[in-house]
Amino acid sequence: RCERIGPSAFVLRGFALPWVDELLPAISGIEAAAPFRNMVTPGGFTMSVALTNCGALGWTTDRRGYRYTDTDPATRRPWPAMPVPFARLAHEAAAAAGFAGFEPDACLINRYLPGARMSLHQDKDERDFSAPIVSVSLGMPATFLFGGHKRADKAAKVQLYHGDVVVWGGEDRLRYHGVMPLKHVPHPLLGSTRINFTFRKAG
Ligand code: MD3
Ligand code: FE
Repeated sequence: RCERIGPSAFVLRGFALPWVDELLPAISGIEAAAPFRNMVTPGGFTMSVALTNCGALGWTTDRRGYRYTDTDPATRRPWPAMPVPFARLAHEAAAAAGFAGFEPDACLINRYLPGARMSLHQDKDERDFSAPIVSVSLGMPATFLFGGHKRADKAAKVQLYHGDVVVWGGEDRLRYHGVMPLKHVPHPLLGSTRINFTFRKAG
């Protein structure tokens, strides 16, 4: 099932469900090597979402700005490698939405606890905006905000559930987006947590 939410943005409901048994132990392995942490934005705010990364490049923020790095600033070691099922899932989801040949070099993993949110922003730290972004939601549901090309544009709300995959490309790639404060609706597998991973071509 493929729902179109923009000219080049697609929700693939439940697309990741057959992969969950492989994804969860892989996330545990990544977390053991590169723990989730709440990073500080250039404006001095600590993010309510905790994050880690896998793949050749990882997204980070601190008082100096946003950027991709090849090492984890917390451990000064390379980010954990992208697990094979992660890369396969991203490739297959992109292809299902019409973006053949997607080979991400970065996977940002966000962890939301109840009340965590992500304010409206654009993803523009990547070098090449022609590649899509693929996002996978696991655990508690979230209300995703899908805005326009200006921060003030009215945002549509899209509910994202465990196993949903979203693919954003083309003219939707630079749209403002965010996540409403997470409601506490414990999930049978992940408890009081939502995990979102976004695959990107960053370098
Ligand atoms: C639409 N994460 O990490 S994923 C992010 O649920 C981020 O954790 C949210 O926004 C989350 O940057 C939303 C969906 C997403 C990711 C990138 C996009 C939507 C996007 C880029 C352009 C347009
Ligand atoms: Fe984003």
